Amino acid sequence: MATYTTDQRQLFTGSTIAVLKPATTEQVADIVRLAAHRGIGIVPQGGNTSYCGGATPDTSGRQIIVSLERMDRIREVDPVSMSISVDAGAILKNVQNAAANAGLLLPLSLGAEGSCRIGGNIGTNAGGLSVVRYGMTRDLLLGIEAVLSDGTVVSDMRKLRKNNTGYDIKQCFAGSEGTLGIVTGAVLRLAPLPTRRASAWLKLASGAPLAELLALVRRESADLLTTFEFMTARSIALATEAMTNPPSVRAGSGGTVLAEFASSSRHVGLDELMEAVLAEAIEAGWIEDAFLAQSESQRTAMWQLREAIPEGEKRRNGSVKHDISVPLSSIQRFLDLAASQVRSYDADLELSVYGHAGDGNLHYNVLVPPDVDRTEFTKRIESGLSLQLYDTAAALGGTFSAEHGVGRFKKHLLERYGDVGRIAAMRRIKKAFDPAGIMNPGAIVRPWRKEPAS
Ligand code: FAD
Ligand code: 2HG
Ligand code: ZN
Repeated sequence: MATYTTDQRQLFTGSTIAVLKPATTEQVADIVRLAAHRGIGIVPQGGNTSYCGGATPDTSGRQIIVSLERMDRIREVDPVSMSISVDAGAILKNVQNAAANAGLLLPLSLGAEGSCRIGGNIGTNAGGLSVVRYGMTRDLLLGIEAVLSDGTVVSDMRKLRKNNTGYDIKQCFAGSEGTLGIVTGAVLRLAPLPTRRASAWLKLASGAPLAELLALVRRESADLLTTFEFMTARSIALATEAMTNPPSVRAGSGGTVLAEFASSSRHVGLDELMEAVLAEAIEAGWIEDAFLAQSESQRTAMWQLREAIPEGEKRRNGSVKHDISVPLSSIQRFLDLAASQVRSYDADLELSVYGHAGDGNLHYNVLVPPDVDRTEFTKRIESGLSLQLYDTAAALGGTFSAEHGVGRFKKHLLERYGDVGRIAAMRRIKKAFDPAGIMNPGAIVRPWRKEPAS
């Protein structure tokens, strides 16, 4: 059971009575009823690729894991309504492929797409590489099927774009990390499948203003920008080490942006558009140079490099992750302040900084030196430097978790940075959905803690 009881980064191992693998929604409901009757905690699990320990049971030995991996059917693709209905255990890549076979795009794309599952994507409200155009998982959610903590089935697998008939229950599950119920099915919004793409590697000039560059690229791309990913030279080097056939690209002195325009129309000249935008950015002195992918294989190589960064960090000895986001207007300020905080904390630390700059989301990761104990190092950084970095993000109106969730690892951060009223509201939602506290106990909020007086 080790693969189910340990999180993907191997930071924490829990224990479980059993791993249950239901094949139908009715079986999920039966399991939940039985667990409720016995007072046993339930940890829903999809691909177990998440970052905050939300899919890992605690060490009490009083929890079961419900893996959705056998519930992996594509139920229906509706090309006219532009929607896809799936079981919650469907692997993201398979859902993307089913949509593509119908000439449509499921606009959710992340490095773990070959193993993460739709229920997990909803559970974490996953972001990824095309949020700048299409939004987070919650923005794709049209309908849901879920089992509540007493076995009641919410059956709302509708394809409607508009449905103002009271509380939006499906949205409660987005980002709920298994604490409110088990998602068993979902209807997701699709988009026209891009048939043309222009992908460019922008070598940034030192001190290039990221937000202004993004604004230029966005404005001049006629809203066709799908990706705006930032990478520093160190992150690129790590990714390169993890690839068998890395592309021979270099970072600019201010880092790199991988930008992509995509369109389903045959009438838009994307390359010309990209070239014109890049010329403007060069003219403004924001980029030193740019490289436009000339073939699908060049494009794929640039994407593979971006997606290989987490693996590159892992190979080296891992990293202490900071999935921060700040308002776009403060992204440069965060980078400057954080760099000086790191320097004064310990000038020898090495960073891997990259991320979804188009969304104001940076993975500001501190590399674990190759020869030190990863757990000890992580503890030291997380109790010192991490809090300084999060304080900086918070002071700029940002957050300590942009897309990876709270899970078990970041609960103390929610308590430190979360608005008192917001946490109180979360506890009330938790109590209403799960009065006996059996749904993923120990994740996100400590529900029974007394609310502080306001
Ligand atoms: P799991 O890890 O199994 O579960 C995640 C949470 O959801 C848990 O709390 C679990 O209890 C809950 N859950 C799972 N299934 C259900 C269900 N059916 N009903 C209710 N709750 C459920 N994330 C991003 O946002 N953006 C990225 O760019 C990104 N890139 C990644 C790259 C790599 C290489 C890796 C390893 C991970 C990356 N991730 C990224 C993180 C991860 O892939 C996402 O969080 C993903 O959405 C998790 O899906 P999963 O199926 O693995 O969920
Ligand atoms: C990504 O953007 C993921 O590649 C992983 O969200 C981030 O490992 C990380 O820090
Ligand atoms: Zn990410």
